[in-house]
Amino acid sequence: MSPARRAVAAFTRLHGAEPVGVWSAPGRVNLIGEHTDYNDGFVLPFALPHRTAVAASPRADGRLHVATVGDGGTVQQASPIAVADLEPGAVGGWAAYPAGVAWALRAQGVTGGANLVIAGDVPTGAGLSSSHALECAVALALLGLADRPADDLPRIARWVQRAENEFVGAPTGLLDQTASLCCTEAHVLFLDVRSFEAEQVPFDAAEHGLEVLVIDTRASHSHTDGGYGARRAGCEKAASILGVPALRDVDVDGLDAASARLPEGLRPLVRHVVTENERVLASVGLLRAGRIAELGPLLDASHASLRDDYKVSAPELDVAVDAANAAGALGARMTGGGFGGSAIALVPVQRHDDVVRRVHAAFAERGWTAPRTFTAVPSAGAGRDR
Ligand code: GAF
Repeated sequence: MSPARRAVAAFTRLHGAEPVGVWSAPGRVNLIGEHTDYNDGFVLPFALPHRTAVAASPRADGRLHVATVGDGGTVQQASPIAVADLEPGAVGGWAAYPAGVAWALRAQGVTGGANLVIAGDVPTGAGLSSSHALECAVALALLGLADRPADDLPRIARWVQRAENEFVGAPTGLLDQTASLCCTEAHVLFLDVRSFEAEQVPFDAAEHGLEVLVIDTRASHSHTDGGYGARRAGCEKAASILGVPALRDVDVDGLDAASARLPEGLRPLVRHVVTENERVLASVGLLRAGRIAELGPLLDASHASLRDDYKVSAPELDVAVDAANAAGALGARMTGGGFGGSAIALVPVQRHDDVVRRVHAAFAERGWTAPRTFTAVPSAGAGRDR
């Protein structure tokens, strides 16, 4: 059953009436442009077909009742809380995500209570942005229930970011919310995070006999445990030493001179961000010219930079990337924040089985949990389902 139908069925069981509406939002993969978003740089994500749906109705008592429903129909309910009482720290665990969005929207005058029932099929803990799919769907649901327009997507992305940063406590950038809200079917989203200028770049790998294979390593990751925040703080420190607003302002031609002014520990971080921005621009150039098959070396270089300079890869990601390439992928890289999660590989369709087999074998040899793989097709962004 689709997440939307699952959410409606559970809502009706729990609340004795159909929801007023259903909103949903997708997970994402980032084709390239990693750890560039909070440096005011460039990203190139696309939305997954996997979505999180929220069935919702308003409540007159100003309280937020949130429940999730799993695949088998098991319902988990969070303790109800008055929207007026929401404060960072007041709600923990999974319920902090919807509650955080309600808290951030309260500051925008969206203060009503709601019954929310959530169902999704975005793999969790896989670096595919399940938390942002949830937050974006909740944001659209609460705005919809309040009869507020949801057309200014960049503003909504910033409210969701506030929920994530200040309520949940994950110091993440704007990549994931923006991808979930703004991506469109059959395109990658080329986003300049500083200006919020966005271009929908056509992306049809199948037309070139290719596919983007997602390899969920099942090595779990989290952005609240310090590694992500430490990288972000390092970038901000480097920008401040260099006297620029963000690392986006360091030109690739001036990289050596800039590095020479930095403590040694910060140099690799800066090198990653500056070269990764260049790789996004090069990738967009190739896609605009219809040269998808030539993306491979850029994906490989991005992975190497994230592994060796930014140091956010994990053994499972490195093995997935190496095995995919050894079996005929044109290039591969970790996607998302790292420390676990998923890799993507650009694979000629006729090599799909070889790549999947080789990756599975490499994991089995090491005694690791079998990875999950699927072909990702650029899909629609968030919206109202009914
Ligand atoms: C995570 C964050 F949520 C994003 O903002 C981004 O920084 C990404 O890691 C790395 O590119 O997904």
